[in-house]
Amino acid sequence: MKASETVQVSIGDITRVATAALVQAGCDSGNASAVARVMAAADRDGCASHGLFRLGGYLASLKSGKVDGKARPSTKRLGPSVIQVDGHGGFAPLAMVDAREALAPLAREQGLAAAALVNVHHFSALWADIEPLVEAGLAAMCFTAYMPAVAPAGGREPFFGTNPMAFGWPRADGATIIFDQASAAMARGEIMIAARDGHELPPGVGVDGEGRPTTDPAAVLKGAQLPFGGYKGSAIALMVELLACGLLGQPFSVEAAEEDNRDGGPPRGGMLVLAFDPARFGDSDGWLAHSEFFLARLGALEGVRLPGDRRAKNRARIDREGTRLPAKLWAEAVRAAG
Ligand code: NDP
Ligand code: PYC
Repeated sequence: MKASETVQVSIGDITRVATAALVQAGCDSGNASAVARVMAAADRDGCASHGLFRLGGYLASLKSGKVDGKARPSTKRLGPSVIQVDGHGGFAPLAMVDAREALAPLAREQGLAAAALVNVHHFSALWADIEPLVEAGLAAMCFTAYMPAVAPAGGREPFFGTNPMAFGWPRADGATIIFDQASAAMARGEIMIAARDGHELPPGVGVDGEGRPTTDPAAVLKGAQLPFGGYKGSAIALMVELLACGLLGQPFSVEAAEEDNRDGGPPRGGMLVLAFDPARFGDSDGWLAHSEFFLARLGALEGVRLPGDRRAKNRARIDREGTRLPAKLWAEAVRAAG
């Protein structure tokens, strides 16, 4: 099979094959379907770096015993508006389902509520974590760290994780606007895909092992990624470490790497999720129309598009047509599914 060969696959088939492969590797059905759904959500929106591409990492972590595929999350209330969901060493998606279920009514009751996910292994795209909250009419944010990959501004050694954050705002008729971005100039998964497919990177994404700027993805993976926007992205990466790790008593990226077994799957860590009820902040009757006015003005500017528009277009097309995957990746997934 040639490396460039591709196959057209439906999102339903990706979900079914990924679920079966995870069950074969030791997940129970609840964990398998929650993890498969986040991978399928990424492929559905054209985010190949967090779609079925990640299956190998999930399977490796089950096989090495680092992640418990049968872990059952438990939820406890830490305060009037704060809950903790302990993943007990499982993958993050099932804990995220429980967190959302508890968070939505609490945000409506309190105006603002927070979920601290602890002892989870997170490996997916963040918009899918908050989209159901935003579709339910809440504003939401989430943050998680990783393992050292990004050199802080001025340095050349990896120290921060790629540390993504997502923000979502509810729109009229159940629609959403969600941005979701690494604090690195590019997610590591995108660099891995560029290395796999033999593509060069744009300038400014990373440096080689000697700290020299390079557009070679393999050299960046061995060297260090750069934060987006220099010291500004570096400050966001720092904030994410403090919110997702310092605040929650979870390993910072440097500590996560020290305890990780390097099986290629996600490290243990934390995730902070915030949900706000926009109707509880003083403009209960006007907030939606007012923010629709603002977003319409923004979207009408010449050359401007709203974050999430590319994903929405991909979703509409991929729901109709399916998506193209490397034939080798699909064959490996089908084999793993037995
Ligand atoms: P991108 O740089 O591709 O996109 C970041 C955001 O910017 C998206 O919301 C995107 O919307 C928006 N955007 C892009 N171009 C424009 C534009 N011209 N105008 C307006 N908005 C724009 O993403 P990253 O490479 O930073 O991250 C990719 C994925 O990797 C994310 O889903 C992230 O969660 C995931 N990730 C996960 C990690 C983890 O530890 N689990 C770690 C790091 C990253 P749109 O999608 O519509 O283009
Ligand atoms: O793409 O940087 C990344 C990433 C890290 C963990 C999951 N995705």
